[in-house]
Amino acid sequence: MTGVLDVAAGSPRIVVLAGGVGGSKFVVGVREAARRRWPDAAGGTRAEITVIANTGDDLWLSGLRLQPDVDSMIYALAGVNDTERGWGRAGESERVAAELHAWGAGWPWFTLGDLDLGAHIARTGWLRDGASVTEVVDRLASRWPLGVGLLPMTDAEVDTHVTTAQGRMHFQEWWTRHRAALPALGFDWPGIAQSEPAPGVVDALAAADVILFAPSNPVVSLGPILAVPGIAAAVRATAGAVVGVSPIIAGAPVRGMADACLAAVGLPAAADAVGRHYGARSAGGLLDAWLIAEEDASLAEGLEATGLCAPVRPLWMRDLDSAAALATAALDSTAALDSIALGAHQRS
Ligand code: FO1
Repeated sequence: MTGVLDVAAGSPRIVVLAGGVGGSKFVVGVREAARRRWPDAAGGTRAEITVIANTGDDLWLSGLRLQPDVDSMIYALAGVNDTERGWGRAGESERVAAELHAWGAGWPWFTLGDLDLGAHIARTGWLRDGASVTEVVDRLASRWPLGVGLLPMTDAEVDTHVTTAQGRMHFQEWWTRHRAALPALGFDWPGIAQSEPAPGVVDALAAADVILFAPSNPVVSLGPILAVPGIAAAVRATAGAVVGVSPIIAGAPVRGMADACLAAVGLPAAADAVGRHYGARSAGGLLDAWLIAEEDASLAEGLEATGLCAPVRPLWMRDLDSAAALATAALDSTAALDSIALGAHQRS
């Protein structure tokens, strides 16, 4: 089945909105799927893949600027990530963290690995020298041949905060100290209303043949990206296809604690609820297609009634092949959309 992606002159332009752990697994799958489908002469891909990363997880700690989702994406694409923990570097040590703890500095519940600290120190130094977040992300990402372009959603600081009955705190304290166990009454991103998309973000979305929503947390990962003024509008306006992948399978988040976040915004942890939350572009929403798991096949009809194409596919990413298969399924659903569009065109 061919679609716009297969006939795109030269190389298809793929843009992925992604958070940290699930997002980086999915993006590694997109890169592999693109390598297999649109190979270049050097073992890479001629597809242009641009990742727009969530920076709502970011925080200042011990005087250092951390960007967890950006770092997870870079480490995973470089193959140097700790696949057990899901964040940080492989082969990590914690000598400096032990010293910080001994000094009573930082957060005892938040581990800064020695290798990871290298990134945080480099980033903080460049920021203090006046570099923008975009420039810093580009410098960090250029250390390895990632095979994708990586952009922060914005250059502004818009750290996620959580309001709980025990008070308001940074997302990272709620997530790592309290394991999202304190019921979240709401989330907010100070300053996001005044923020702007980082340079290149709107252009990438406008030029995309397909925009993919990674199976990331819709509240604290894709939510902040879409809350940066101008980004949701650029997604709605793109001439390409917009395809999302459910982060919920059979009523449970694939990983992380998305259900704790969904409850706070009044959403059940259900694949159709999240698809409806984003909405069908034909009804003023963001998506053309929303991939749901085989375990949720019964939800497809209801989703299609809202104007969404709801392909039922295996959503578990256990290894590179399954991640690439999921990415291929998402890219292939653009062909399904084409045939729908073509059909609509022929009918009109
Ligand atoms: N997650 C934890 O659960 N415990 C930690 O001690 C921790 C430290 C940490 C340090 C750097 C970094 O980039 C991420 C870190 N994370 C840690 C993960 C972080 O909370 C991420 O934001 C979540 O995984 C959500 O994406």
